[in-house]
Amino acid sequence: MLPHMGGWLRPVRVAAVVAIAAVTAAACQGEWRTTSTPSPVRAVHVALLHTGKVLMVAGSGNSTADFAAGTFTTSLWDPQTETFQSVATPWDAFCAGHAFLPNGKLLVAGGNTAYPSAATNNANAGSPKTYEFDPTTSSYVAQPDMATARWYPSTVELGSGNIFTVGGLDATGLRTTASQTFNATTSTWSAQKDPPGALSFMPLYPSLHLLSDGRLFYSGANVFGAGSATPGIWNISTNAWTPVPGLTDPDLRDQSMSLLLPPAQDQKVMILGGGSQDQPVDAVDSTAIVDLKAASPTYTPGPPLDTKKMYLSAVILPDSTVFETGGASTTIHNGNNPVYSAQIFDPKTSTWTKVASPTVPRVYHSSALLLPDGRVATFGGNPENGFEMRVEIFKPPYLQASTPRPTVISAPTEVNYGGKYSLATTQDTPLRSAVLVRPMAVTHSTDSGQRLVDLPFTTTAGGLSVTVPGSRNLTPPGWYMLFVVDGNGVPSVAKWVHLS
Ligand SMILES: [Cu+2]
Repeated sequence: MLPHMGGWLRPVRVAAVVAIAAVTAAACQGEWRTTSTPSPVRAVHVALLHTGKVLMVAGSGNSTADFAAGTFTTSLWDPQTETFQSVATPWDAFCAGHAFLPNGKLLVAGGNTAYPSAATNNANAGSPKTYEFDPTTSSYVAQPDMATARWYPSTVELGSGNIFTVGGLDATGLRTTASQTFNATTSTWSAQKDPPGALSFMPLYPSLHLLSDGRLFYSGANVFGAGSATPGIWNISTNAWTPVPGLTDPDLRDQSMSLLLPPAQDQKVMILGGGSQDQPVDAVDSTAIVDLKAASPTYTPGPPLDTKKMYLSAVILPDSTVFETGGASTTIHNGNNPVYSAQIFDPKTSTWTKVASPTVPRVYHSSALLLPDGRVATFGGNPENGFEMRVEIFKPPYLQASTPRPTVISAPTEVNYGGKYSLATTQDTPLRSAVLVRPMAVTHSTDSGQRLVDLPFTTTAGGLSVTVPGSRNLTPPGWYMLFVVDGNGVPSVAKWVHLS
């Protein structure tokens, strides 16, 4: 009996060990979960408010029927309860631009006034309307019109707290090159300005990143084709333009994404994937990185994505890595082939690590954003027909660690440039970093506000003493998520702080 038992037990024990190993491997890759309730609106635009809720804006949501009926929608999503609240939407915000103001309100500029017809040069036509979404009253408040109507404009907060906007299709469906700046103090628009000659062909949703010297970097990421516009650094005061050469696949950065790599102090921008929706040309897997602190900044190829992708999403995580997910291998006009893969880029090692794959397709009009608890939520997707309403949430590998999360017990809510502040924290291991992460406001793989800023710190008896950087261009004014990260790379839940 015993020899037989031994012979029988042995394989079982081996199988058990294998099973545990498999679970451990899966645990390191994070996990996905589709929420129980799909979105009630077409989430073309998503923005994380400092109340912790996510604004999901559709307007007419690329539905000509809803446009004809005057049905414009917005919903507020609570990621903790996974419930929705309907928001009255006074205009068609479909494909507007948006950026957070210093007071935490979201400026939404432009939108849609017509779907393609002969009267609008067979393109959508823009709207001059501007609204602020107020997170405390959950309502839109009308602001002065822009001088030019805009559909697919970019908007970016400057170090002053004012919001610069440029690009888009005007009231007749033609590209506008003019820019305007919204004054955050007086709530008025400046006079219009023309761009430098290098931007005379203005891309739609041009990805603009505010540099620490106050200039804007156009990364080459755009929507519906770059035309002759190539990457460069733009001084919007003098209109001086410094071209940035070296971008690979420059004509295939339609539906790509770019971002300021963490930490923002490094002043490096990465561009990921892309294609050409309307040519149509399928996706590329290439990435490129530029060090904008260099004397003559030049893009150099970065490590490629695991597969060819356009319409992808890239999200800065609190542990100073970048999560990339979703997208498609072809344009939606070429078969709409969603890609189910996700990976994490570590800027310190310049390497990608595969993580668990999403299950919901995310193509044109899809987005992803970081939640204050360190998870990432993904939204939307608009193939030729229909719209993806499911919300899927990724729990990164750092939330599968067996050690307890560090905690911010207390931190000031109001902080100032150059100020020194005490944080009370708990942690298993000495803290590795303290960071400010700007809440995302994203559409069409474009978010000019996304950034992570390192806070220099010294350890104290009960936590940390952190210093807020002095530069308004490095850390534009407004609400941020403050995270601390422990020695295992595990972040805390964020504490919201307001920087002015
Ligand atoms: Cu769109």
